Amino acid sequence: MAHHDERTFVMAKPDAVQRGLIGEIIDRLEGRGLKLAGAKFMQIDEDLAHQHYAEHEDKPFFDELVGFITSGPVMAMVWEGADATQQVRRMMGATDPKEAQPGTIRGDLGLDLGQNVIHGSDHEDPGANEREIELFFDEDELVDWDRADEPWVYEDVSH
Ligand code: IDP
Ligand code: MG
Repeated sequence: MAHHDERTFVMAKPDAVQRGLIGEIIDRLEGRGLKLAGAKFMQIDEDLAHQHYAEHEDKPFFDELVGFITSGPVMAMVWEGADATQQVRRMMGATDPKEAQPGTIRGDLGLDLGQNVIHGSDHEDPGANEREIELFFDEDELVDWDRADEPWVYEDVSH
């Protein structure tokens, strides 16, 4: 099962929480066949926001970004599956919801670059998924389990 166990960090951002979209986001990822490995409903503080978005520290929108991500609770999650990092990014759509394709989470549920519903680790940044998971979760907060339908999702998992 080694090639089905890639983990990625996903977050329903404060706008998604306020708009009642946590369930819809989970529904899409769960329906795809990805497996939930951890979840934490939490408030991000200034320090964690700075660490999480360190790569954007010098961007003009950094203060706005930190202000937004700390403005209300988020649902932080770890999802697991084959090629999970890139597949979640494809499901999220482009960073600007106005550019995101219909059918993607941002393309269906958002209209504003600064309030784009979901975060997912960047698959083009090697190690970003592991780094972000570690920032938000202790190892003992992640659950190792088999989904009953895995043989019906992956053809090489035996029934
Ligand atoms: P990503 O979330 O698709 O990985 P990043 O480029 O990593 O996009 O940017 C992080 C977040 O910062 C975006 O999700 C978006 O909410 C916000 N952001 C990116 N560019 C801008 C901008 O030009 N103005 C305001 N906010 C931005
Ligand atoms: Mg990013």
